[in-house]
Parts: sequence; C-alpha cells; structure tokens
Amino acid sequence: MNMTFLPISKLIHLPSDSEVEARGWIYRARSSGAIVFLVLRDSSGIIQVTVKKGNLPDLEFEAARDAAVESSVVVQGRLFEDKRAPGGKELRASAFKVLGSAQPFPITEYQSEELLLDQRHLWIRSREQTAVMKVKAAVMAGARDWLRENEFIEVTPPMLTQNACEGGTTLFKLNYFDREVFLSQSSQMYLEALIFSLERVYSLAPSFRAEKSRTSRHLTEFWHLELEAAWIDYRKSMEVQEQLVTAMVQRALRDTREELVHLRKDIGPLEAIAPPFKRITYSQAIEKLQALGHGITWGCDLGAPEERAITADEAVPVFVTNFPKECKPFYMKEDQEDPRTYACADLLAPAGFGEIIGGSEREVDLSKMLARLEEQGLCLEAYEWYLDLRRYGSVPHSGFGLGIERVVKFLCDLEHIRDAIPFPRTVSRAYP
Ligand code: NSS
Repeated sequence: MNMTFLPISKLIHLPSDSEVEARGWIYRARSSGAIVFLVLRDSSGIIQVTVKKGNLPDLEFEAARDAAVESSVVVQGRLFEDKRAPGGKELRASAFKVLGSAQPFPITEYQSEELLLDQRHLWIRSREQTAVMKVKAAVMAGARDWLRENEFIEVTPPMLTQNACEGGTTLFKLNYFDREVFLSQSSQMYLEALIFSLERVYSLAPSFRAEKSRTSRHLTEFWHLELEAAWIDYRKSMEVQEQLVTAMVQRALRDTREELVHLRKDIGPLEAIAPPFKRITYSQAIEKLQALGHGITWGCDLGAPEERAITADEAVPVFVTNFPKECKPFYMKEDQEDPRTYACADLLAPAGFGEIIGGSEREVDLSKMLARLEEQGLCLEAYEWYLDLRRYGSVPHSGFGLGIERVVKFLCDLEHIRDAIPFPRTVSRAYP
C-alpha cells in the first residue's frame, strides 16, 4: 500500500478512495456488533472512522472494539464520501493498532467546573481548550511579528526582583537565600533601564499578582506583553497600542478564524476593530457614568462595573486618559495641562469588556519621583538603581503592559479568564 500520513485536517480533503494512515486519539466510540464507529482527533481536526469485522484481522478488530476513549491509535484505510460525517469523509479501516491504551477517562459530559479544574491536565485536550490555545498562539505571534516589523527589540527581564512596581498589596514574597525577594508584578522598570541602549524594547513574560479577590478577570500568574520606548509621549504610545492590538486581532482572524467561529459564533465585532480607537478623558468618563446613574465621584478608580458601562455601546476599544494621581502608581508623569492627573491611558476593550492595557508616560524628574516614593512609604534603597535612570541621561519615554489572557478572553468571548490559560493560577488553585 502507498500510504500518505497527513494531519487529519489535510487528510480529510484528499479525494475519495485515497489510501491513508491517520494517527490520533479516540474522541468518541460506539460499536454495534460487527462495526465499530470511532471519531479520531489530532491537533488539527477530527475524522470519522469505521472498523468493520472482516475488513481487517480479527485481533485488530477486537482492539478497535475494546479501545477506550482517549487511547492513541494508528489507523490505515481508504477514504469514502459521507455527507453526515464531520468534514464529509469517512475512513474505513483496513488496519488498526492501539499505541497507548486509555483507562476509563475521568471526564465525561456535564462535569462540574471544579472537577474540570482538578482534571485540567486532561481537560486541556477538549476542543474548546484546544481552540483557545490556538487563538492565543496566533495573538502572540501577531504581536511579535508587528513588534519586529516596527523595530522593537525583545528583551528578557528578571522574574525575581526586590522592587514593587505595582504596589505592595499584591506581592508574592519568597526567601532568596538570606533575603526577601518578590515575584515580578511587571517588567516595566527593567524595560525602562533597557531603553537607554536599545530605545524600543518589549518583553513577553509572566507577571505575578497575589490577587485575593475572586473575579473573572484576575489571575495570580498571567502573561504580560510590556513595551517601553524612548522619545515618545503617552499620546504616541496610544498610537502604538492601537496598531499593535489591531495586528494581534487581525492575526487571530487570519490564522484561527475557524476556532473563533467555533468559540464565539459572531466574529463581526472583531473585524470591526481598527484604528483609530476612541479616546476619552477620565473626567469625561466620570460625567458619562454619573449621567448613567453610577454613584462615582472624581478621584475614585474605575472598577469592572464602571469599565463595562463606559464601553457598553462602543464597537472599537476605548482609551481612558488622564486618571487622577491618587488612582495610579508612583512612576507616572504628571500631565502638564491638567496637573491633578497623570499622562496615562488605560485601554478598554469594546462592548462592555473592560481593561486590557495599562500604560503611561514616565516621570523623569528625580525630585518629583523621590517625593512620591517617600509619600507612598516605599523603601528607597531598593529603588536606587531605578532612580539612577533619572540621574544619567534621562529621556522622555512611555510604555504600557497588555494582559495576554485578557485579550484572549475578549477574542474568544470566554466567561472566565482562567480558560485563557492552560494551567490557571488563582487564589484557590495552583494544581495541577
Ligand atoms: O497593572 S497594570 O495595569 N500596569 C502595569 O503593570 C504596568 N507596570 C505595565 C507597564 O506599563 N509596563 O497591568 C497591565 C495589564 C492590565 O491592563 C491587564 O490587562 C493585565 O496587565 N493584568 C492582569 N491580567 C490578568 N490577571 C491579573 N491579575 C492582571 N493584572 C493586570
């Protein structure tokens, strides 16, 4: 036999009568006497397989009949047209071999969320999870390609640090020989150090936040795409952000359209995402919220309900700029036109989704930064190296951080952010 081994998604497009070999895992199984009906899956798709007694050696027929769901198998046979089968083809087996037999699979239909999380190492084989991971890979590839084309250099910041970038309340502390260090909350400070030689840098790395609240948009470990660029202000940074986000969405639409359709049905709203994104100030957002009946006053940070209300009727993402100083961290630059606020912007995804990016221009004035660090009771010693960046040839610069899982949650229309990462870490879970 002249066998062609191909991924299932390719194999299914071969003409009827082709002799093929398929490898994969048994996704569904049913038998009626002398015929076994299987659905086989691999990383690319699924195919219907029928194994009929008499068409192959008895021992191989019995192996197919007895193989449990999730066994890995190799099937040889011929393709036939079958309109009802997924992809319109059926593979009729002439040879069948189990490579790895499976015990009864612990996940069946209608399992509780908790069980699925306990069995996460097995549940990631599901079609939904597989689709989400493919979308995520496309999103990251789209980002990296856009960044390379636009001359940003990828760098590798440390994950162990002595600095709190985003405030003391969400720090994971650990013993580092004779002292205490933290898991990185953000690579920003290290990226800032790197612009003095490379000018335009980014990193894609985990960030860690000891978030105690159980929300559907917080993980304790998430993948953070962070960018820092010399010579640009926060307005120019917003232009970078809208182009980058658009490139990420476009890549997902190009490479994983089928997965997106499977996950969210309507991809129209994703196709509508293109620059320019909308821009409103924090003060305008507060006015809108008050008009909508929210009991929020100027100076309060925006929470999930407020972000939802601001973007509910928007088709493109929305930048909210100029937050009051009391809402944001010490490193942001005061806005020259409105000194009560920082030159900063959060980017909210449309249709009520909420924040996907936080960014700002950075303070470069040493005395202002010292005053703020002291005000916030942060230990100056640990920040000496960061303050040096203001002492030796400081330049205007801006940067931002984008939560990859937030973007994936938005694109795939997921209810909970934990489904945007294969092994979610949350306040209640670090296993498996
Ligand atoms: O806290 S941020 O708003 N900003 C920073 O960390 C800056 N230091 C980034 C920078 O300028 N280099 O976080 C940035 C984004 C935020 O918009 C979310 O999309 C995401 O990081 N983020 C999270 N995703 C998932 N889970 C949690 N807990 C989380 N926290 C932030």
